[in-house]
Amino acid sequence: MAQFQQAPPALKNQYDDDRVLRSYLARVLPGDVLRDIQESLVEMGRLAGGELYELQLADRLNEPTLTQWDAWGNRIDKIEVTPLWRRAESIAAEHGVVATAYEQKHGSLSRVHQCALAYLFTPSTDIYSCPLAMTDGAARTLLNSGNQALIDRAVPHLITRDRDQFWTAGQWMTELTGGSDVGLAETIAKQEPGSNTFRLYGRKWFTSAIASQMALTLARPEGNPTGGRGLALFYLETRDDHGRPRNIQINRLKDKLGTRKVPTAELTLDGTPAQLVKGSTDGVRNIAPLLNITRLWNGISAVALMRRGLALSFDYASKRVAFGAPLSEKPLHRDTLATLQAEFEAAFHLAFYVAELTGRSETGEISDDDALLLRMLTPIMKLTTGKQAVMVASEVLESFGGAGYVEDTGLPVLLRDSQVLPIWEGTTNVLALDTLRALRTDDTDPSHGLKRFDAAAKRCLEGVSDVRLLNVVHSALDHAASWLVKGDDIEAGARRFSLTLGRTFELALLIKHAQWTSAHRFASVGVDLIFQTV
Ligand code: MFK
Repeated sequence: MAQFQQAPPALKNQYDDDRVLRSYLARVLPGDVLRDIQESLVEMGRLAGGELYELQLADRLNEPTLTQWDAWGNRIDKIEVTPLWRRAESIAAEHGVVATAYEQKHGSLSRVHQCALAYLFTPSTDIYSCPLAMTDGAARTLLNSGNQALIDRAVPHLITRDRDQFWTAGQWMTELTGGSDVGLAETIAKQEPGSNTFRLYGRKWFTSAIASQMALTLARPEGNPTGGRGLALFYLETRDDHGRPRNIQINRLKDKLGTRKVPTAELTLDGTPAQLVKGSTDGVRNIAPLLNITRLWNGISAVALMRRGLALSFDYASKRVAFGAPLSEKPLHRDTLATLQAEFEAAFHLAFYVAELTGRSETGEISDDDALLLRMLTPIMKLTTGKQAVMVASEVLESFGGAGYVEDTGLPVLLRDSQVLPIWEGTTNVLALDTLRALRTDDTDPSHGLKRFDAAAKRCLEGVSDVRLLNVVHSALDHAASWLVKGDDIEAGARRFSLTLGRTFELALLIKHAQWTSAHRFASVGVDLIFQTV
C-alpha cells in the first residue's frame, strides 16, 4: 500500500513569481528603464529560486571557522567562510549587487534597481547581505568624505563587478563599552611621528563579517576629548600582501542565536595601521552615511526574509491537505496568510520608498524637504520593518505546524536570522530616539520635521476617494502631532510614536500603490488588513 508522502515547499523564479516587486517596479520605473533591467532581475530570481536555494539547503550545517595558529606556532587568524558564502561573493560581484548603485546607469533609479537585486539575492545567501551592506556603506562614506587618496585606493574595489578585484568592508564600531552609545569607545589612535599614519590600540567587541579586506572604524586620537565628537573615523586594510593580519588578533568568533554564516568576531587591535578619513574629530557624524546605508539594507533584508517565508508558506498551503482540503482552501488559513502578506507589502513599500529617496540624495536630485524626510524615514523604516520581520517569521513557522519547528526543513533559520534585524544597526529604542533627533533637525522650528512628514504622507493620498482609509491616515498623523506638542515624557513614548509614524506611512504608501494598481493590470491586496492595525 502506498504510504502518504508530504511534498515539501518549493520556489519558482523569485522575480517572475513576485507580484509585489513587479507591480512596484512597473509603477516607479519608466518603461525603457524597466525593460533595460528586467533581464538582470529575471536572472537573479532564477538563481535565488534555483541554484542558490539548493546550495543554501545543502550548506545548512556549515559554519565559518577561525584558525588562530598554524602548525609551526605562527599566529595566522585565518577565517574560512562556507561554500554558500564563497559562491554568494562571486555572484554578488558579477551581478553588481553593490556596483549597480554606483554605476548609475539609470541615475537615481539605480538605487532602486540595486535594492531589487539585493532583495532577490538576500534570502538565499544566509545574510551575505551583511558584508555587502557594509561594503556599500563604506563606498558611500568614502565618496562623501572627499578624501581622494582613499577614494582612489578603495572605492574601485568596493564597486567592481570583477570578483578577483572585489573587496568587502567591515564596520568596526562596537566595543565592550557598548554598541549603542558608541561615543564611549576606548580605542586609542597614536600618530606615527612625521607621518599621516596612525596606530590603533583597543578591543572591538562585535565585528561582523570579519573576512573583509578593509574596514572603517572609530578611534580616539591621543589628547582628544571624551564622547562621539572626540572620536575620529579611520580607514584600515586588514591584511598585508602576504595575507597576514596587520596587528589584528581575532580572539574568537561569537556564538550567536542566528546569522551563523556571518563570521562575527572579537578583535584586539595592537598597533593596527590606519588613516584618517575626514578630520581628526566628529567620528560619529562622519560615519553616519555608512549607518544610513546599512539601515536601508536592513530594511531591504527584512522585506526579503518576509517574502521568502511567505513564498514557501503559500506554496506549502497549496500542497498540504488537512481536514479534507488543501490549506489554501481553508478560510482561516487564507486569512492568516493574507494578514502576513499585508504586513510584508506594507514593509516592502516603505523600504523601497527609502531606497528611492536615497537614490535621489546620491545624485543630488532631492529637495531640502525630501532630504529631511529621508533623514526621518531611515530610522523609522528600519525599526518598523525589523519588528515586522520577526513577527512574520514567527507566524510563517507556525503556518507549517510542527514542520516549521524542525531544523532540516530549513525554516527555523528564518526566525533566528530575522531576530537580528531589530538589534544590529541600532536597536528599536535607539532608532526611536534617532527619529526624535531627526525630527528636530531644524532648531528654528522643532515641528518642521513632523510637518514635512505629514505633507509627504498626505501626498501619497492624492486622488484617493475612500474616506475610511483617508480618515485612518489623517487621525494617526493628528494623534502623533498632538502627542509631540504635548511633550509629556517624550522619551518614554518614542518607540510608540516612531512605530505609529512607520505604520501610518506604510498605510499611505499601500493606498497609493493600490490606487495605481486598480488603474493597471496588477492585483493588490493588503490595504484593508494593515488599516485595521495602525
Ligand atoms: C543586513 C543589513 C545590515 C547589515 C549590518 C551589518 C552588520 C552591522 C553590525 C553592527 O551592528 S555595527 C554597529 C551598529 N551601531 C549602530 O548602529 C550605532 C547605534 N547608535 C546610534 O545610532 C546612536 O544614535 C549614535 C551612536 C549615533 C549616538 O552617538 P552620539 O555620539 O551620542 O551622537 P550624537 O552626538 O547624537 O550625533 C553626532 C552627530 O552625528 C550629530 O551631528 P552634529 O555633530 O552635526 O550635531 C548627529 O546629528 C549626527 N548623526 C547621528 N546619527 C546620524 C547622524 N547624522 C545622520 N544620520 C544619522 N543616522
